[in-house]
Amino acid sequence: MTSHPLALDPAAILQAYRTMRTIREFEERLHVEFAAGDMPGFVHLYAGEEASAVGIISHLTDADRIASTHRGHGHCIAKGVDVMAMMKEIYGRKGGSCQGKGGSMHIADIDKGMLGANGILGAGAPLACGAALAAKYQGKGAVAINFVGDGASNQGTFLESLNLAAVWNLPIVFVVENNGYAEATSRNYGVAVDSFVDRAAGFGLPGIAVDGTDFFAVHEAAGEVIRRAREGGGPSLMECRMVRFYGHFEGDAQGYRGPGELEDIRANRDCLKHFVAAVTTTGVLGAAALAAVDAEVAALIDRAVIEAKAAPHPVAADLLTDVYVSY
Ligand SMILES: Cc1ncc(C[n+]2csc(CCOP(=O)(O)OP(=O)(O)O)c2C)c(N)n1
Ligand SMILES: [Mg+2]
Repeated sequence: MTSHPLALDPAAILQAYRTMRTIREFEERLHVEFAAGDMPGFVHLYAGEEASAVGIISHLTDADRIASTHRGHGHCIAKGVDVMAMMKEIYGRKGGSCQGKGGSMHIADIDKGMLGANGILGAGAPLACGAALAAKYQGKGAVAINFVGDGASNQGTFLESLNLAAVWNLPIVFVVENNGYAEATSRNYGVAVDSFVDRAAGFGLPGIAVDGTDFFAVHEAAGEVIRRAREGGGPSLMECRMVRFYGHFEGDAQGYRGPGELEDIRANRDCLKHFVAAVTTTGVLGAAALAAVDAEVAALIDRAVIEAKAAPHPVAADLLTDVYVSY
């Protein structure tokens, strides 16, 4: 069911590439900088999973809302959150999305429809149901998306939200980002059903599973379920089968991986490599256009790191400001 790259406008394809490349570069750089030791808190990297965030979120506007996970950088970047403010936030500096007081798992931007990364597994699902209920009442065709991991999809909050969305016929899409692991636990050990689509059926929702390393497959499937939600056709569930290139968190020794697994997924299941092969073999984009984007993105991330490291830390007098968002 993979859509052909020629079916999309070249400007949209280039933009999708830029966003995926920005996420990859952001995450690869965090991997290096985290090891250097001056980044506080926990960081969970989204590298390898970019086709899911970008394939889905490229169908959205700022009026559509998303609720993310602890692995939220990719969702934030795809939703248009400022990369400079994200980097400062992760470094715990003033000028960050939460003025340096939240860190990686609290990045949000309500104006962009990004309701937040979330350190509590399954907590995004009811938030997204609330956003979808508001959208339904407002009647302007907005939708909500809830991203959830394969492990977090076992949480009661997620399963209850599937039921609520179905009985209220909400304009929402639940996206299970199945990267095969919940921390060190294999998805096959922790989830009984073969496909998350079977779970959707149990709650009366249509479901679809896609190769989450294929941007074009994700984009096409997401287009369909998001259009249905906008038109009042109700909720659905999408499973994106994907891989994560790093450990669960930075510092994870990954002893639970099989021999050669990381080399294999880097070589054969890299969504960016697949994307580049698809657009260059069909002649939609040339290597020079892609290289220009790579250079532009590398410069942006470099600047973000330099500015974040140079930004001041919050001081004691800042302690009680920015604790709550004011609207
Ligand atoms: C309610 C709750 N229980 C446990 C945790 C600890 N925890 C953080 S991430 C994680 C695994 C999540 O796996 P998955 O949902 O598959 O997402 P992934 O990390 O693979 O993206 C666990 C158990 C938590 N943050 N919140
Ligand atoms: Mg997982």
